[in-house]
Amino acid sequence: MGRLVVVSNRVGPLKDTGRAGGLAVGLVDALTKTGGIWFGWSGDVSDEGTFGPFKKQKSRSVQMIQVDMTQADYDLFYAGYANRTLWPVMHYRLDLAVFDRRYEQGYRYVNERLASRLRPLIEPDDTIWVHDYHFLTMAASLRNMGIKNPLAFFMHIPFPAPEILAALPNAASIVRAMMAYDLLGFQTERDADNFRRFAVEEIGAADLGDGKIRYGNHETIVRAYPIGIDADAFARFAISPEARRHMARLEKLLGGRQQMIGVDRIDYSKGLPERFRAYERLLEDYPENRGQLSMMQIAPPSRAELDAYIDIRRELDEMTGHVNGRFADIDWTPIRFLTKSFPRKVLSGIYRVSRIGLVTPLRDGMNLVAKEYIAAQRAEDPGVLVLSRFAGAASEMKEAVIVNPHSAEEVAAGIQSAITMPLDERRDRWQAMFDRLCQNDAIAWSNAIMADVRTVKPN
Ligand code: ADQ
Repeated sequence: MGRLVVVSNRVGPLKDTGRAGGLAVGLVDALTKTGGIWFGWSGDVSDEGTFGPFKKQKSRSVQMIQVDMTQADYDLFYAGYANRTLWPVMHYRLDLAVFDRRYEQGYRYVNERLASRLRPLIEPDDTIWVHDYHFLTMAASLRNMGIKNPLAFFMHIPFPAPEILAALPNAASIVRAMMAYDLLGFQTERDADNFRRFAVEEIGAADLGDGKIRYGNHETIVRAYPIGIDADAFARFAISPEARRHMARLEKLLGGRQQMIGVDRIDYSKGLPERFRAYERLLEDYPENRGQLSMMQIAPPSRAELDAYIDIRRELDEMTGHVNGRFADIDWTPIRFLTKSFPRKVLSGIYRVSRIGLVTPLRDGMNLVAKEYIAAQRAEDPGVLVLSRFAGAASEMKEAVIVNPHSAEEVAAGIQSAITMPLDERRDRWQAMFDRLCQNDAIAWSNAIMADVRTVKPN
């Protein structure tokens, strides 16, 4: 078996320092098994950009190779097409999408540039695995440069219904470029089906069944591979001394009362203002929770330079002030809104003391917080996950209390049913989800994709 070459916008870390996300775990495992390269953007902007020297770092059999971008690349490719065009379109937010021809050109150009830097590093037996919406057109660039290796792609965010994607200028051309991959992996069956439908209806690809489609004379596997977490490790985090220390602090503060926890990057897809409103509705409709059930929202800012994010942050600050002003008591604060990051061990402890995990995105590819919350619970007295039907995780975590995040009434009722749920029922629901998390973990996820891409016919 040859090496693995992973391409993603940001690279690393290779060790689970307690800060790495779930994504890194599956990748690092796959990479260390075969040895290989992890290639991507350095996170730095420089005058030379993609023409500059590589930044390299090696850890045993894995070489991390990064390259800068110019300010123009950053503006057009990253802040532009990736985050102002593709991100909103893929999350069904046409109202927020910016369509600018220069963005698309910049995007294709950076894909091309990175492909040309990657090309000389590729050996004949390598398998290449590209990640996420930043690199939809990279396979087409690599193929044009004569690369014949197996090429897999995984989409971490949703793939919208064809009726939505059709609004993206040149969507057909982007999807045609995606068909240069040998395997396209999506988070859910619905996402994979949306892609196949678009390919068949809009570019005339042939559906071969069994999750395969053909365009021209090239076949592509298009299937769902729901991403997992390292459930065992996360469960162990939750009983680590670091987690316990923070749990003790928090339990003291709560003084026997309950809390709900939300952990999300600040992003409009995460439905944060809607969540705060639902909590307010809970305190209105079910007043017995006043003074009893507080909400902690941890939300480190992301892509802070985009206006849409600054607006959400301001709105959340205002809503926190409003709800707290309305319902706080001398010894009780309803909402605690923390805009900072925590080490994952600390986070696991916070999940463990929280009776309810509130995961209510308006759209989400998967949502790893839902999985981490379940992994961190006490088997003998687990909390309840309240989960949006629009998170990819909902298709695998049916034992959660599933809610429509657009309806404050429905979320409030979901929270109320979670807080009053008998212990037996909490245990049954938790056990089913936890068993599935352990089985479909991060390693199983990357194994499944690698096994499938290695079955493709040589190009
Ligand atoms: P994200 O949109 O980033 O990922 P998510 O799946 O929720 O969303 O993962 C966030 C990760 O960051 C979690 O591991 C969480 O623990 C961590 N995190 C968040 N806030 C934190 C904080 N304050 N401190 C420390 N850690 C924090 C994209 C897609 C998702 C998909 C993932 C993986 O949008 O739908 O699940 O990729 O494929």
